[in-house]
Amino acid sequence: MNIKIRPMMGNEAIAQGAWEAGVQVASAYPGTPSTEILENVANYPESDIKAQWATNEKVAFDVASGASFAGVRSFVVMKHVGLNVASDTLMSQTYIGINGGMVIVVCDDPGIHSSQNEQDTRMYSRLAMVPTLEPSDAQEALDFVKLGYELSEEFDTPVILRSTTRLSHTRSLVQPGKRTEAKPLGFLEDPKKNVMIPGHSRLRHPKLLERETKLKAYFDSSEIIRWDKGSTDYGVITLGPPYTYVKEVLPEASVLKLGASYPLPEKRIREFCESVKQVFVVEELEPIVENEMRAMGLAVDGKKYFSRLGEFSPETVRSGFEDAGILKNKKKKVSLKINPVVRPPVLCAGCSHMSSFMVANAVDARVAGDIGCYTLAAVEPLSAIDTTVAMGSSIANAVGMDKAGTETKPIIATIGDSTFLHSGIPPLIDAVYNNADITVLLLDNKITAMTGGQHHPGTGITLRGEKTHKVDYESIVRATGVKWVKTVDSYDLGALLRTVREAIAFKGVAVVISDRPCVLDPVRLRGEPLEVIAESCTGCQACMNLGCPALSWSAEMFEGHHKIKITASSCIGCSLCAQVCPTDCIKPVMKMES
Ligand SMILES: Cc1ncc(C[n+]2csc(CCOP(=O)(O)OP(=O)(O)O)c2C)c(N)n1
Repeated sequence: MNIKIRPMMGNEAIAQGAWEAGVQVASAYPGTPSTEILENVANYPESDIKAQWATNEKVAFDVASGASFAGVRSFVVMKHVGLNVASDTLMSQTYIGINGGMVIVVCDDPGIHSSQNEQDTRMYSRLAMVPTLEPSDAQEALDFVKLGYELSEEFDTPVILRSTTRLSHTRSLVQPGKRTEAKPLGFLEDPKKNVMIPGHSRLRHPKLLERETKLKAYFDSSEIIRWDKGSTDYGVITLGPPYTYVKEVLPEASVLKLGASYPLPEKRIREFCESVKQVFVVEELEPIVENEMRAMGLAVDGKKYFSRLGEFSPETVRSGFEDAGILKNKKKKVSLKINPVVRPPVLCAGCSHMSSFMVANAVDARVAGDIGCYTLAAVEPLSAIDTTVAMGSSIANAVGMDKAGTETKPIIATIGDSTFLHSGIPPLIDAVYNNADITVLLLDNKITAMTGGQHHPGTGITLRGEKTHKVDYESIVRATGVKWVKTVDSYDLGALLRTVREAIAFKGVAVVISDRPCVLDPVRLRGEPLEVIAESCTGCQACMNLGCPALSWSAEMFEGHHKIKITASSCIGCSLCAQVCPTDCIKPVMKMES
């Protein structure tokens, strides 16, 4: 039976590739733009693939390593910053190599659509000496996952498949195929290969260098290094989605498309350079290919015309070639004369995080923030977060602020439930161990909201929707040595404020668990919407400090101030606005008697 060609999102195609390759164990921690890969893997039967969310990326990688030790093909997925977390494992796994094949999918985010930076994973490829495949469209994404397993097993190496937001989140036509069952090999008993102690690692390091030489020779004759012959006046070396922009902008150019970015196929690159008068490298983010070509002694232009910052597009590539004098007739930019309304991201109507940050403001705290939906409390109107670094940083940041001894305000760390389980527990242990005097606000909305609502060990439900053990935060917190911990309903503003005041007064580490499901949680309770009784509203704006998108200004004025109105279709009846209203003018919508 022929399986029909159909449009697939890059992430869907990557998942299909893993299934077709006979992967038996897949693990990931969510992170945009990679999240849908494991979600799609979970659509294949469990008898084919065991797929599971991990508590963080290092755990995900270690699970995949374990499966590879045990002799099956394993698959691990993360966003680019996730590889920072998993890099310790990567740096040893590259020495060990594999038993069952292993592919690590890492999704970069040029342009910082939804991340804290735009680091280039190709730097890690070099550091870890791990071959890295670079698909340009969804079909290649599928094919390269399968190729990744062949390379992994042929060259005894983990293989990175690098995607970017553009590839992960756009659709193109894909021909799906059938699954090939990879026969489980069983555990390979070889301590010299599997146990990384100095005496063994010293023997493995030369193997990496040999592997690099062999991989270079492989890529020098591989079909994934593709030469589209064209004009001999200039040639372009490119990879990933920018390949498609180059083909659109310069259809007549000679192009060397690198389907792999490490190790570089030096022989092919030299041949290509000899065939054209001038060579450009079009690569997003860092000048990695460009610099390595310079080190080969080749004349090349790249970042002089194509930025190190942000995501490329056909327009940016066109403009680079215009600056380089390759495209002579500057194409007039089409202006649609549309000025879209600026819509900054906001917390949802009724978001259970709002009250925690209202309270942080009320107690005038120094707030070490973390990463999640709640990071939006850093912007107006809440403006309640002073620092945000990386996942799990908040608690230790607060410890450092306390130890610095310069702070006169109470110090609060705010951390989401998924982030706490990801990397918040070691810093909490550290805080107790080092006798810090801080308050931790654990924002338990019972979901990984920021990345689209994935389950985690605190929800008690697995990736495949099965019930499992549900983490008890109070017990974990107490087990770290914290003596003061209380759980409060996030929608009870008064109780939350009183509890946080008590926590601040406690000398030592105090933890307040702010507890309420995310409003996007499918099992949420949607309360009756509220309305403003216009006659009583004085336009004092107290409710507007919540930043709730269900609240807006009405045309009606009181002493020069706009009164407030509530959009009933957005309001979920959390009542936080009613709780802060000094004139008690926010009430449940009056139902008409029928
Ligand atoms: C190392 C790393 N992995 C993944 C991400 C993507 N990411 C950002 S916040 C977040 C978790 C947010 O969940 P939670 O802490 O529960 O807060 P919520 O969004 O639910 O408020 C994730 C997975 C990231 N930024 N960094």
